[in-house]
Amino acid sequence: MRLYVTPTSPYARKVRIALMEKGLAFALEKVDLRDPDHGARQWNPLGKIPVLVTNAGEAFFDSAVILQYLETIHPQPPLLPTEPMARLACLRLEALANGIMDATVAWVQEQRRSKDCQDPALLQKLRNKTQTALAYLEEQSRHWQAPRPKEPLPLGQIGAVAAIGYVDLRAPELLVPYPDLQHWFQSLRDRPSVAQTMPE
Ligand SMILES: N[C@@H](CCC(=O)N[C@@H](CS)C(=O)NCC(=O)O)C(=O)O
Repeated sequence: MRLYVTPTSPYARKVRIALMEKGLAFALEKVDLRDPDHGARQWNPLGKIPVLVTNAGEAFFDSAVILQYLETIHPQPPLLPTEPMARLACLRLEALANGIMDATVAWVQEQRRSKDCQDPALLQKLRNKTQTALAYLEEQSRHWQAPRPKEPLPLGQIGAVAAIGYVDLRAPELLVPYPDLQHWFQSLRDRPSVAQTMPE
């Protein structure tokens, strides 16, 4: 399998952590999104990463679909519970993590525009979204138990690590009001799938 990524993409990191938690071998293809001919374009007409290309030459995107593909084709160890409501709760957490990524990526992009082109109301709205979502995660994280060494991290928490890692990279001050969430995040720092996918 090949996975097209950029070194800082939180969506790509989510998939990389999931692949490692499942113990699956894959090759990393790093792309430069500024290059109009970057390698992922031939597989994803939207030109976005991550894209997973299977050994049979089939491409899957976006990150949520890739995770469903992995869970379907490589069910062991499971990253999602089988009990329907627990499964939905896990997918809801993944959706929330994706929303944090969307808001923070958009905030970074808006910040990179020259000052006179920035939209302050949009910047504030995006920051508010990230903050309210982090407050929700802070509450949830109080109920998360650390997985035993041989147990995989559940998919929702994989999403949360990738999202918080991206906030920590781009706007670490937003994490300060959430000590329980930070404590949970720090407790996973040395886990191989987390340590080896730190944004470069
Ligand atoms: N919903 C998508 C989002 C993927 C995404 O936005 N990736 C960014 C990099 S972090 C990208 O490829 N941007 C390039 C573009 O939009 O053309 C997913 O979960 O995979």
